Amino acid sequence: MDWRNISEPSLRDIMERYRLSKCEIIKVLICLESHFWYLHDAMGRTIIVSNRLPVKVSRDKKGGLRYKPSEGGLATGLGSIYREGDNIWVGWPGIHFDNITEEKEASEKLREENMKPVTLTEQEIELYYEGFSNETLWPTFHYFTQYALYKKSYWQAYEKVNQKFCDEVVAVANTDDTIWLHDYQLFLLPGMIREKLPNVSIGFFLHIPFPSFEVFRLLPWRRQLLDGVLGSDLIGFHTYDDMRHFLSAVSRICFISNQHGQLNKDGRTVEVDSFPMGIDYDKYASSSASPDTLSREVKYRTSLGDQKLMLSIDRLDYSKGIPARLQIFDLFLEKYPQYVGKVSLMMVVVPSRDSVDQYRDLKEEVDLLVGRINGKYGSVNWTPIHYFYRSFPLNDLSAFYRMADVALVTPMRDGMNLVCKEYVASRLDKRGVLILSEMAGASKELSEAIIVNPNDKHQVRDAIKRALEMTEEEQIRHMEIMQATLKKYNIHHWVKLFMDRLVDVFDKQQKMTTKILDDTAQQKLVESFRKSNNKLLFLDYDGTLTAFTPNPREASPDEELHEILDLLAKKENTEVVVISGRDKNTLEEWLGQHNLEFVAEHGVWVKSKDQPWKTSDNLDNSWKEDIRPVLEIYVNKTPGSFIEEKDYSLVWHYRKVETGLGELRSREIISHLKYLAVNMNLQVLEGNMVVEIKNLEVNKGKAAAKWVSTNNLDFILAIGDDATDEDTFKAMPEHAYTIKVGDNRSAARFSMKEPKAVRSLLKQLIEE
Ligand code: GDG
Repeated sequence: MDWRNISEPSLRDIMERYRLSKCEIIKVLICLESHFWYLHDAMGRTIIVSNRLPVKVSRDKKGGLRYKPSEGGLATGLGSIYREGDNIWVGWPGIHFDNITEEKEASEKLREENMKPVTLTEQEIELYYEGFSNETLWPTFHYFTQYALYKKSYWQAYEKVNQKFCDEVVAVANTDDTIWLHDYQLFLLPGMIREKLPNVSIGFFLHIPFPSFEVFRLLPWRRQLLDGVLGSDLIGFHTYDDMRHFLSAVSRICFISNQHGQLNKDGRTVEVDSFPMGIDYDKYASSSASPDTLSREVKYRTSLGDQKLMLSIDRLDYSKGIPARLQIFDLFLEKYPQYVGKVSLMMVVVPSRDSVDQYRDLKEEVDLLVGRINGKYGSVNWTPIHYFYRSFPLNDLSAFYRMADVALVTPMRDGMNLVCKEYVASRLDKRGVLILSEMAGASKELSEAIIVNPNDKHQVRDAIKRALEMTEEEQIRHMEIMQATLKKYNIHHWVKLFMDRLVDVFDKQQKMTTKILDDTAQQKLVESFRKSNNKLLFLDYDGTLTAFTPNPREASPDEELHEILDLLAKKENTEVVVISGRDKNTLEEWLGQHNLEFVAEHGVWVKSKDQPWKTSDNLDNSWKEDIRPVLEIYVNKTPGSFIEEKDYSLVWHYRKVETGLGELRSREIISHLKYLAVNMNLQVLEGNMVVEIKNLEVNKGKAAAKWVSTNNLDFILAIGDDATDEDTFKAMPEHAYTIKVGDNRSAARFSMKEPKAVRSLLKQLIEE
């Protein structure tokens, strides 16, 4: 069979027949050397959305429209996706159309290139883009809060334009499409799309840093922004730090905690991770080798003469630390006068946002500093700073990269910074030194660079000297390592990593999404109970038979529950097992009067009808002596936390600890105990505001399996609400009814909303 020509219905047929998930079938196709993106076409399209389209539409002198493709990394990386099949890129084309005819003409032309324009008015651009995006979010996210403006008109426009993007996306999207949204201009878009297309797969990537909670909380619209982005299935950042700041903001502002970057938003799993973006390595390497670049290099070298060169390239922005860099160069020439006349700084500043006050002021500051330094040190045959306030074609840029002995990349804050990566990729001779700010995301990957704090001017000054004096062997050694890293983690790798993960997350969600037990299913269950001769019920207690209470002791059974359990246990041929994490004494005290059976402490203790409590064989308790002192350390340094000792487990509770601190300490405990636990045959479980340590061989599933295997059962029902009940569900035979209470992510077959619904189902069984 030619897999490349297989139709969509046939693929679906194969998936259903062999019970393959989307992820599994992808793996099969990859093995068959089929093209990855082909599957996306067959299963649904990919829709990319960003503020700007990967093309700039402008008006030429005669008033006609011109289309100039963007050379940016994102456009290159995603080029292989949006141009394929029916995929599409949605975004603003960078122009205000004069009339409908013009707009139509552009739309048709862009449509041929798989692009769909979102048309925005001048006022929308002013308030949503220049306003909220660049004067509110940009300064806040780059820790320049003194420049942040909190204007209601900006926010209203931001909401309105995000809605406009949503309308355009929804007009073209289908449920089985994959939508990848980009950057801070579109924070609200995931939530808006989710509302219209609840089951579509949505990824979001933030290209700028995500600030610490203390800074993010300053935004008056912080909650709406987080709620919006949490409409995604997968949220990506450049670095782990950005990701952890985001998770902390979500936990403190939306009160949603996470486990290893996974969180639950309205019953849907959202995954958060870091995906450091790479560059199109081959493009920069081959541009650096091109004859055009070489001839430009020769030309520039001839005019510069025999001197060392340092290079910096940035867009004009306060986050780039341009004035500080100039002051550092001044300090360097002052402290090390032997370099006067021997080394120049070539500084390319690309014009940007010059209608905004801060940027105009910045430009003036830079002009002044350049003039002052050139006036102070310059001579007839030597200029300290070659300053260009404009952009250059790629071949010029490549020539600059080739010529620079040192690249000085010292932003005050930068999501990633691609210039430093491009410099490394362009160094075909493996010479050259990169000085890189630790505030740039790229510093996390390029540890072979000289890493500096741009605020420590003396440190950077001395780093320049070190760089200029570095031996060739050392330069080559560092450059080789950085090149190998960037070659591997290039832009295509980044795109594939993100998209594969998005498919994976979606697939996991499908598998974990259980059907709600609706009226028809409930009727079927009751009917089956009535007809069966040998029935077994596993009922979890907290969160299943009773709702959660702040104090665990307050969850004792009420009259209604006593009555339900009593009548249920009295039914003929029916065994009812209460299967709980609670200790055996509490279960006995609360429910001992009924004809029930019990599993206590998640399986440590079991009690069959008319039998005494029994514990699993060979359960050892001696480990407690080693683990208790560790937990006590955490109690001592975490006010509000306490240890609960069960017969065969120790539990560290943190529900009364300051928000955030408890989660932090629980992580610390878990990593503290990780190795210890493996050696001692223990498991460390994260529960609802608890960390529980117990023997590895104990869990609810193992305890339940004993009942299931010893009886000839024709009806089994298991109901539970938390992670420990998943073990019970997994231990059940296929015909069993398994029901998850609360959200619908579970290995159970069905789900129910709350304990009230569980009680009503049990009442129905009693009546049968
Ligand atoms: C966001 C984040 C993150 C610069 N001057 C010229 C020119 N450039 C090119 C460079 C480079 C790009 O512009 C600038 O790179 P950045 O990393 O600053 O990217 P941005 O898109 O501005 O910013 C940033 C990035 O997103 C990716 O996620 O790294 O932190 O702020 O590619 O080469 N290109 C040409 N002439 C120039 O004069 N042709």
